[in-house]
Amino acid sequence: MLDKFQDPQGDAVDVLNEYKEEIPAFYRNMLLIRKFEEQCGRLYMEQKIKGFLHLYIGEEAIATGAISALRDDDYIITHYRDHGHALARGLDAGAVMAELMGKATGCSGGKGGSMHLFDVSKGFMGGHAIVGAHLPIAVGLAFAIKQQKKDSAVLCFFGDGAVNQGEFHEAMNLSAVWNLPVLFVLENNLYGMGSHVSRTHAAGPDMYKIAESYNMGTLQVDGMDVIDVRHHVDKALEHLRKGEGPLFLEAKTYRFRGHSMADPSAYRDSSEVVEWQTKDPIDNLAKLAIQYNIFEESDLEKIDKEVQESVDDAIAFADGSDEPDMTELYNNIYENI
Ligand SMILES: Cc1ncc(C[n+]2csc(CCOP(=O)(O)OP(=O)(O)O)c2C)c(N)n1
Ligand SMILES: [Mg+2]
Repeated sequence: MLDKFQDPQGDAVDVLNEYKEEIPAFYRNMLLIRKFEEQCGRLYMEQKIKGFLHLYIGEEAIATGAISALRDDDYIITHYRDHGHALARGLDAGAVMAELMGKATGCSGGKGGSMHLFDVSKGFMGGHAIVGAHLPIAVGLAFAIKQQKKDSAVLCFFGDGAVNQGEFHEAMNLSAVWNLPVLFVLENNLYGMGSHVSRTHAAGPDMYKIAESYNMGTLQVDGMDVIDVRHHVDKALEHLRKGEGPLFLEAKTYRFRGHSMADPSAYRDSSEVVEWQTKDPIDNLAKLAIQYNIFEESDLEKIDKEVQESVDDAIAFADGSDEPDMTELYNNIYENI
């Protein structure tokens, strides 16, 4: 297991040992995302959550590994599959659930919903529904950091679909030209809605290579392995904080569920899903932790119970909250247009 962790110079690194202390937190956070979203799926079927709902199930290791590496003064900006990133950043699960249910106590006041989670106090700059549109905003945030002569960083998450958008190329180019502290994190889950990347992306399966044409350093990680993600994001952040310019990280992953709740997933073979489920980031971390005596079975049961309780509390909080007042319709909008 440890042999696969090689640093770029080829020296074997005992990465597991390096992150040993953090494994319980990684496990807890991934399980929180998983259980939270399983309940979201149920609440959507009960029509307590309305609108669009895109689940992150299967991809939890990326948000957990990457965001755990950040400091409080760093920024995160992400796409519409954003529940995992928000929970990993420590947004309150009750406030996130309330947002999904359109309640006034939601993190965006109940007016954003699933795709527009936001919390400026945590440097969590959304939740964006338009594919690729948040990449230039990531560049703007990084530009502000540089102008203020700070050593903060921006983590910008997006899917393989965004790579084919014009904004992607604008953002890559300007961030490289201006040497900005942004880590572009491609969550390559092989599909954009029902289209496999082989049908939409001309440059081949290793999508990170596209960044080389912008003279940008690249990393490729196993997006199903939280330790691999964290290890490489740590290295990337060191580079960014020294002012050495943007980097591009491709995390290979897979969404276990459909694109959204409305997707019967008819475009992919169930054997492919089953194959990827053997790489489940949560199950595999549990096995690793047991194997290396970091956990006993009873620890897993305890964490499971605690996480379930916090999800239940989040649902109860959201359920018991009021909808926004009608006057809210007139707040946070441009007037006189
Ligand atoms: C500009 C734009 N075009 C189309 C859509 C419709 N749309 C929503 S999600 C999506 C697929 C994006 O796939 P990807 O970037 O790979 O992210 P994933 O859903 O796989 O996480 C599309 C085409 C959109 N939201 N914005
Ligand atoms: Mg995708």
